[in-house]
Amino acid sequence: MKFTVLTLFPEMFSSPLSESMLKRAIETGHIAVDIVDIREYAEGRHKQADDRPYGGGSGMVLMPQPLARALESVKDADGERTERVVLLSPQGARFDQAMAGEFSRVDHLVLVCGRYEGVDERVKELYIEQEVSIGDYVLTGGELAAMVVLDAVARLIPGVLGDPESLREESFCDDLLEYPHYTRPETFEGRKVPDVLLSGHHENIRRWRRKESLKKTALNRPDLLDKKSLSPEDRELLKLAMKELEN
Ligand code: 4FV
Repeated sequence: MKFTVLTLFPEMFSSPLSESMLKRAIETGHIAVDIVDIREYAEGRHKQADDRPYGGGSGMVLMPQPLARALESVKDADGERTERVVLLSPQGARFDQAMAGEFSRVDHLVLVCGRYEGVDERVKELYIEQEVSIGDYVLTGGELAAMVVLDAVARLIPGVLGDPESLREESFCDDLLEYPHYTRPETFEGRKVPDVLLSGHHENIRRWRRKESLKKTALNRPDLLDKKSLSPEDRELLKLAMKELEN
């Protein structure tokens, strides 16, 4: 899968792409990442890429021409491969695991990083297929949001994560939060690992983990439970979980 990132601060991507999962995914060829400096497509001695807003007001706006030229240069000419051009902005649809899954099935994901007050609206009209927000807060730039999307999508590419099994049981894979995890030592600060996890009884362990997922979700993200249709077993385990919360 190919990622192309358009930014005025290409250096911000050097370290995240040179560590851990993303580094390995690039080395193994599972993903390719191009970081494109928008300013290289700006004209004039000063290579101006932003200008004052029409209608007045504070701040600057990313100019349409440099961004349009940069987008023209990265878009697949042959149209053979599926491509999605995304602008990271607070005005976008909320990024989530389902959207990460959707993006991981595209051949070429183009991520445009806004800066300042944002990009000229005509760029959105002419080139941007989807605006995406990572959350209701304002960043100084879209770069960190692009990195979040890159990481969340790349790890879903088959072969990128060592053990694809781990994808099956993680948070949001079933619209539930993940169950608690434990590792050695068996007792830490006087606190023991739950006996069921030491029992080797796989069915009891499965039910305990499902109950704990339902409990954590009821506590921290009841909105997820509201929109989820629960199986008879889930309803039974949720009742148990709520009873445990009462005690
Ligand atoms: C953002 C977000 C975000 C807004 C002004 C960049 C900044 C500046 N992007 N999810 N939240 N972007 O705050 O994606 O242009």
